[in-house]
Amino acid sequence: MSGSPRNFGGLPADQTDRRTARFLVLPVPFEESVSFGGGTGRGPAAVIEASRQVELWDEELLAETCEEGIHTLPAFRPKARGEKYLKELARESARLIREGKILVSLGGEHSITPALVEGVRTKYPKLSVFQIDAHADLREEYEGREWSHACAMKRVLDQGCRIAQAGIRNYSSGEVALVNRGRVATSFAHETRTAADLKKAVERSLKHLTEDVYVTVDIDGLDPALVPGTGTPEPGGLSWYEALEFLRPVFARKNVVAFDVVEVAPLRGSSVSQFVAAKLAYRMMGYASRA
Ligand SMILES: [Mn+2]
Repeated sequence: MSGSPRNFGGLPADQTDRRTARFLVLPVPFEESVSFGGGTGRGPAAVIEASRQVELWDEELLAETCEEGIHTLPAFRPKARGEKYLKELARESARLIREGKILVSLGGEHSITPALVEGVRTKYPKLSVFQIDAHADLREEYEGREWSHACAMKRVLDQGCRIAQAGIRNYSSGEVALVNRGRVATSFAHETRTAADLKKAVERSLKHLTEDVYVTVDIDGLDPALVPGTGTPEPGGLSWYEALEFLRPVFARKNVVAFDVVEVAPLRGSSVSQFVAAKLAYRMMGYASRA
């Protein structure tokens, strides 16, 4: 396996042809507004490295999703920094979505999501966003920056998108007025502990979303016991299977046109976090293929 090509999945040339691939993987190693633990800039490379160890036969879907074709792009590294980087990312996302493929972005900090959504909206103006995250990310600004990772979903909301969020267990007093109001439907992690409650939350999310959906998975939405390598870990997250309970029907019943997995910050001596992220990205590609 270690000798396999250095692309997502470690795939041979016939499964990575850009013209025929169903999925475009965009590594976005953006890390500039990190508030606690660093390392998300190394996330995309670590996830791609780990993806080469993910079994290509999907044990839930009983298929080799890689047969749909997965093309890994070079990491997005314009010279610009901060807000200017994000503006260029929005333009790149708008260009890539025109290729008619499902855009799969690997972060990087969560600040990249509003830029990616902005680009995707140029083709899908009625786009809504499904978010898995520990944090509501609805702050107006954080540490003086409007484009901070802690404001990612407020910037998405500012674009006029509806948002359904799951796994949430951290938000501030300033966000109270936005959580579970208007265009935001919030499922708190502590309220989806039983199968029945989880099912209710899933249905509510689906009802709230429009037909065209962008999915953003902040890896800290999962339990930190499963994904310790993330910048701002928070106890009590979704289990692997709970996350899939949310994601499976979103892909099955909506038109998911792009998704991202962000905030992976690889730890020294442990590859579990990036492996979980890689397997989750591959599983979501599988859900998209089946839809
Ligand atoms: Mn987040």
